[in-house]
Amino acid sequence: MVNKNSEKMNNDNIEIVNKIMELKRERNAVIVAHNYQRDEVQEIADMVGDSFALSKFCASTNADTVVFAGVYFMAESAKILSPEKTVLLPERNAGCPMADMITASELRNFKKNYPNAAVVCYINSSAEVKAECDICCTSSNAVKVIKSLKEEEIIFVPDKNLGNYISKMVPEKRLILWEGFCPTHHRITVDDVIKAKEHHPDALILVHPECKPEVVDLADFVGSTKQIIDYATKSDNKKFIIGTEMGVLYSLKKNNPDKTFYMLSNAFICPNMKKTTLESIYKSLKDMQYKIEIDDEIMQKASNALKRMLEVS
Ligand code: CIZ
Ligand code: SF4
Repeated sequence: MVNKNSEKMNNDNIEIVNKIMELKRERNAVIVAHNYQRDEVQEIADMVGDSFALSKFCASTNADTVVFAGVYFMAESAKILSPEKTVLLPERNAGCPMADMITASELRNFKKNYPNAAVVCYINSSAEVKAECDICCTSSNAVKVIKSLKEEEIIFVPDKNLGNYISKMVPEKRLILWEGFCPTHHRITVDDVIKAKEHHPDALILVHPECKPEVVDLADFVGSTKQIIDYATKSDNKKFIIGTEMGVLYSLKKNNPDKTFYMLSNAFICPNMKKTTLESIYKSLKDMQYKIEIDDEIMQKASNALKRMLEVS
C-alpha cells in the first residue's frame, strides 16, 4: 500500500505510482526491491529485502510477472528459482561491477589449479559463473555454507573481502580467494571509521563484510543488509554508524523511528542500484522489458548451486 502522506510521495510520484499499480494488476505482477534501492522504489514494492529473500519471495508468489528492482545478477537468481515466471529488470544496464570481475572461462581455468577444492560463489555473480560452482552463498549464510562442506580446500569467488571475513570465522578451512571486490564497499577506509567514531562516540558501528578487512576489524557488528537491519532493530542502543550502501537507511528508519543512524561515509552509494526509478519501473511494466532469459544448460547447473544453498540455510 502506498503511503500518500510520505514526504517522498510528491504529486508527480502519485501520478506515476497510480499508473504502475494499474499495470501491476493488469499484468498480475509483483514488484520486489533490494535494500539498496531508492526510497521511492522501496516504498512501492510488494517486498523489500536482500537478493536471497527476494528470490525466495518471487518463487512463492502466484504472480505471472516479477519486476526486479535491483541489479542483473539478482534478477537472474530470481529467474533461476522461478523459471516459469517472467522476470523483468527495469534498467537493462543495472549491473554489478563485482560480479563482472570474474567470467565463467576464467573460473574454469582457475579451477584446474585446485582439482580437489570445492567451488563456492557469492550470490553476486553471473548465472554462467554460478553454473561452474558447487554451491552459492549470500553474505547472510556464507559461514554456514562453508562449514557445511566436507572439503578442506575451497575456491571462493568473486569477493576477496567477504572471503577474508569467512576465513577468519572458519579457520579450519583453507579458502583460495579470487581478487574481486565491491567498489562501493572497498573504498571505505580505516580513516572513515576513526572520523565517524570521533563524531559519534556512543554509536555502534555496523558494517557489511564486503568492506576491507581492516575496516571490518573495527566494527561492533558485521553482517549482511538483513543482519544489520535486524541487529539495529533488536539492539537497546539508540545510535548506529552504518557501513553499507545508504539504501538500507530506508528500512532502518522505518523499523526504528526512535533511533538515529549515521552513514560511515557519504561515498556509500552504488550507482547501479540507483539506476532504477519509478519511471523505469513504469516503462518496464508497460513494455514488458527487460526480460531475463538464460540458456537451459546454464540454468540447470546454476539452479543446482542455488538449490544446494537452500538445503543448507
Ligand atoms: O545478497 C544481497 O542482497 C547483497 C548483495 C547484500 C546483502 O548483504 O544483502
Ligand atoms: Fe555490486 Fe557493490 Fe553495487 Fe552490491 S553494492 S550491486 S556488490 S557494486
